[in-house]
Amino acid sequence: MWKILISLSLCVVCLSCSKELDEPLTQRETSYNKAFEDYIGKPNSEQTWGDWTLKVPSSTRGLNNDTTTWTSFKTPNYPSYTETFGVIVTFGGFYDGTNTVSIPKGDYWVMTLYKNEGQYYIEPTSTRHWFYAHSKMSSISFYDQSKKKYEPIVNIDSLVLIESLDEYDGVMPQFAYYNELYSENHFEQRIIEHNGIYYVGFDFYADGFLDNHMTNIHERDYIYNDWIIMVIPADRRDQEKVYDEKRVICEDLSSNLDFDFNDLVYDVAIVDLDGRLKTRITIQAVGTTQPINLCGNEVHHLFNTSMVCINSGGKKGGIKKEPLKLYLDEVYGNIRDISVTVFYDNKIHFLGCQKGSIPQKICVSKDYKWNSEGLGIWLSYPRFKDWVSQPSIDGWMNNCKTELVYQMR
Ligand SMILES: [Ca+2]
Ligand SMILES: [Ca+2]
Repeated sequence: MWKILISLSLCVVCLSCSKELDEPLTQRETSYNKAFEDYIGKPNSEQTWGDWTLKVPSSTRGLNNDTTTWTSFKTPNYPSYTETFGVIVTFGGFYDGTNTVSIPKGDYWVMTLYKNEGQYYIEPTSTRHWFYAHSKMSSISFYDQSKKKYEPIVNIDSLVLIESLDEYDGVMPQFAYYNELYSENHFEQRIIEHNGIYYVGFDFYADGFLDNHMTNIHERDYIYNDWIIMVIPADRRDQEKVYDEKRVICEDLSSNLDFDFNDLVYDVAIVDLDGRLKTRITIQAVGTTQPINLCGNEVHHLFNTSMVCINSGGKKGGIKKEPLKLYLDEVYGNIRDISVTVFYDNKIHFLGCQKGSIPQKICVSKDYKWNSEGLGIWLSYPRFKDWVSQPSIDGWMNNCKTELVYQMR
């Protein structure tokens, strides 16, 4: 499958692609509308020409507790027992140096490796009050650069995915723990890298004084083993994850007025590609020999062909091509806004899908089979006409005369 990455700047978005209401119809548009009504009928005023919305996941950045999405990552490369034992021993030593290791930006699995049984005490009391350091360390957080704040990592005692962990920015460390004695985040930490895995050990902080210096507490010990976490690089699988996908079929306003709705057929998907949400457009067919533009790009040119029909059959010297993929940085929850234009009579026409108006674009399901060249859509889908006048009719696409639709193979 061919892939093309095009930037948003190339994408002419049809924010006002509806025809200006007060703009008179051209002769071409008038003829098109009349023929549509003659062959198919008058649309219902509530007809929206399909459900143009795509489900967009809220975010794939930062803490990801949705384990169903973890399948787009390979399982973690856990360190061996011997390795972790060595790390715990190393953290068990006194250390008052400064960190020289920082964790590169990327996706990481994070989980607790070890919590020390070391104790601290508070006095004076009739009996000294002892507590485990980690009992006063209620959570580990990471600094979420997009939110500009620390986000607690729930479930860190098992396994958690953090996507797009940012580097230490010189001000805010990547990780913190919450110190219950002082009710604030603390950062006393030491980072060790071993065999590509990062270990962050925290030293519970206590300053020797509490309650206006009336109560003493055992001071910190500069041993960074009160809570040790593992930060393991999370490698993505090569495949991209598709969240939702629909198909759009277009009629190009050319003068043959065949209403085969195959003049441009493209699929629009919300995908996760390399950790970023994108809109993926897959061009399936170009059933016209006239120029037609998708997001401002002439589609025959994208396929590197002359003005021939592509993947639509017919007797006009059409050709077969592998579908063509484009990726847009913009994430489209409403795919009406993706523009398709044609140029006739010295004028750019945006192919429209306005509610209640005669359409040149229709949104269908991903498994819709488009027509062979020159065959009206009502021939292959006998319930299409009913749907045009009665939008509540469901399933018109399921009633298909398969001998009339284009067969890719
Ligand atoms: Ca046509
Ligand atoms: Ca066609």
